[in-house]
This record gives sequence, C-alpha cells and structure tokens, in this order.
Amino acid sequence: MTVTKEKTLADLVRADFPILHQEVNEHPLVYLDNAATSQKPVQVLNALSNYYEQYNSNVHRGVHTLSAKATDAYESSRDKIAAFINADSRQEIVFTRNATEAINLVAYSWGTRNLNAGDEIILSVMEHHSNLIPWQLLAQKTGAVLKFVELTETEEFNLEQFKTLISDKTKLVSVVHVSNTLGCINPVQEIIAIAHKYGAKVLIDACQSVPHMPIDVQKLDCDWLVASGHKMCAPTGIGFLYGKLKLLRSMPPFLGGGEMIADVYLDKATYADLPHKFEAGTPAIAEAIALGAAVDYLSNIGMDKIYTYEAELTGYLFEQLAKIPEIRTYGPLPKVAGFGRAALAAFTAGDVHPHDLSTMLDEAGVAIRAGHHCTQPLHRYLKAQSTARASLSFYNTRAEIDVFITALKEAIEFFGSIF
Ligand code: C6P
Repeated sequence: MTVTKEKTLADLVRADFPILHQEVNEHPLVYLDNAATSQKPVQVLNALSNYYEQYNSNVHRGVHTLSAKATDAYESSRDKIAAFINADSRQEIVFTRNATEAINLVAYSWGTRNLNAGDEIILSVMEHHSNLIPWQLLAQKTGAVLKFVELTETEEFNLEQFKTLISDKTKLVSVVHVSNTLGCINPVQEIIAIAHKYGAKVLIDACQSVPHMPIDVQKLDCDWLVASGHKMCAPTGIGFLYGKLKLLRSMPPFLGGGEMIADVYLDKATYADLPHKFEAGTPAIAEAIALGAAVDYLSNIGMDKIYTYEAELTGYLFEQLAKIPEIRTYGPLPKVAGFGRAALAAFTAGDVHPHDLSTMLDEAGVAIRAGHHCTQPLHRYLKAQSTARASLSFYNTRAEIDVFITALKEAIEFFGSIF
C-alpha cells in the first residue's frame, strides 16, 4: 500500500507565486520577509495587467464603456474589502495609498478638529513609526498629550497598565493589533471595550493582522482600522481605512481636489458623500482592483485556514530557534500548537550584528529583514539597537524554515569564529 502524504496549504498555493520559483545567489529563494511585503499570486498580477490591457480608463468620470468597466471593477473591490472585514457598509471603506496615509488621514481630519490642549492619546511603546509620528505631529499642533502602554514580562501589551493610564481625559487610543517586531497579538477587543467606557475613540493598526487572520470590525467595534494592500498579496500604493459611517461623516476632508466634491464655486465647495469625500484626485485604480483580486484569493483559501497553517509553521520556527543557544527571540513564545503569537520572529544572536546575519543569509538565498523595523522606540525599550526578523506567510514551508535555520547556524558559527 502506498501512503500519500497530505498536501499542506503551501503545497497547494506555491505554483500561484511566480517570484518564489527562482534562485538567488545560486540558491533557491527562501522568502522570509513577508511582514515587510508579501509576494503576489498570478491572479493579482493578472488583475493588474488585464486592467491595463483591456479597460484602462479613469473612474467616476467618463460615461464610455471602458470608464464604466473600470468604475465597476474599482467599486466592486471596495465591496470585497467591506465583506472581508465585515464592515456594515461599503461607504465605510476609504482607499488610501497605504496604512500610513490612512492613519495620517484620521490624525489630520479627526484629530485637528477634536483634540485640544490637555487631551490624552494612548499609544503603546511597540507602535510602528506610522502609528506614532502622526500623533506626535498632532500633539505638537494641539497641545494633546501622548501616553504609552509598556510591556509585560513576556513582552506583550500590558493591559493592566493600560487600565491605569486611561481616564476621562483620554480622547483616543491607537494601537497595533499584531506587532511587526514582537509578533504579539494584542487584546484589541478588550482594549476597545475599555476605551469606549471612557468615551475614547479607538484606531486599530491592522497591517500585520489583516493578512494573517480573520478580522471582523463589527465584532471588534473599533472606530477605525487601517491596513496596507502590499502586505496582503496586493500591489504597493494601495491600502484602506475602515471607519464607522457616522464618524467618517463627521470628519472634514483630508485632501482637496477632484473626485471629492459635490458642487464647486470659486469661493467654496460642497463635498461628495462617503467614501469619495476622502478620495481626492485620480486614485490608484489598477492597484485597487488588484487589491480586490487579492481579497478574493485570500478569501478563497479562507483566513481561518491561513491562520491555522501559519500557527503550525510558527510553532516549528520557534522550536528550531530554541535549539540555537545564541538566539534571543523577542515577544511572547507560541502557546499550544504554535498559536498565541504571529508568524514572525525578531531575534538577536549574541554579539553578531543583525545586518551581518541578514547579509550572510542572503548569500544562501534566504531573505530576512534586519534593522529596527520602523519600531525604533521599541528597540530602545528592549535595549536592542537592531534585530533580525524572519516573517512567514501561508506559502512558506517547513523545508524553508530548515534552510533558514541551517544558514543561520552557519552564519553564527562563522561570526563566532572571527570574533
Ligand atoms: N511594516 C515591516 O517591515 P505602510 O508602510 O504604510 O504600508 O505600513 C506601515 C506599517 C504600519 N504598521 C505596522 C504594524 C507595520 O508593520 C507597517 C509596515 C513593515 O514591518 C515595513 S516598515
């Protein structure tokens, strides 16, 4: 009797990703930099080229056939995103360039109108610069005060400390769902419920969660949520802001120009209804359509399936890293069966500089990131100048983790011998 090995998720999808089937430095590419940007399946690449080859045209302007087709595809992408995160209305989805722009939109539009001197904004020390600098700028402009939640002993969001920071002065809580450095999954549902008791609004930076787990904005009850397309199998230059309808309605425009208007006079204008009020100028049409294709692709696999498969890989990755004595990982360890943290590992290896590790791994065809991952304050807090980071996706395999671990051990041995 022949025993056939059950196919893993990666076995089933890898053929869809042309870029993965190449050699880098004469070794098969092992791409473990998915938290920086994910690779794109052929279905998404086709959506891009189909648009340019068959119906390239501006949206919401022409009445000709191509323009109507482009508008339909662009708007249907919005429907797909709304369904993907279970928004109550398609008008709650605003296309932006990326998560960074979405956060700036909220800080500028809502923040400048609603915050005054002495009001408080709660962030955490693990925020990406994109969820820090816009609030610093806003605080400088309005006199609002920034407060920071620190980490627990296991390097996770300190919910107990959060409860001591929040007060009637808190007007906004803006926190990351999954840290791009610690890999912890923050208790956002609890954070949101607590913040709402104090009347504070909550923005969730879901850049590292939307591509890896099911998200339900109605269940979370967040006021805004942001994500970037390029981390979820879509092209660069497109992301989205989710906001509760009433709240988005109350916010003034962010950028002015074409597309976002109703009636324009020389000295004044009225604005378009949502979501167009926040989409000034010709948008990234092809990219938005391709984001819809990426959402279809992820939905066809199933976000539960992706989450479960990645958890299993995470368990294996941490098991292997734990066998290397020089390695110190950051953030919580996986709990049962790899669950309880995201599919990435930031680490240091004794005195070896993370950039040296990354360069040597690249020679073996393994792509990881090294540096501060745009979380410089967190690295300062952890007393690490920089870290190396391997981040996984559902198309990665155990065999690739083995290649990474072997190359990592060789790099540590090499640098150990020259110090
Ligand atoms: N993190 C990483 O390698 P943009 O640049 O707008 O697409 O995404 C910004 C961003 C915001 N929040 C989190 C949690 C993120 O991880 C990122 C992007 C990449 O970790 C690039 S620095």
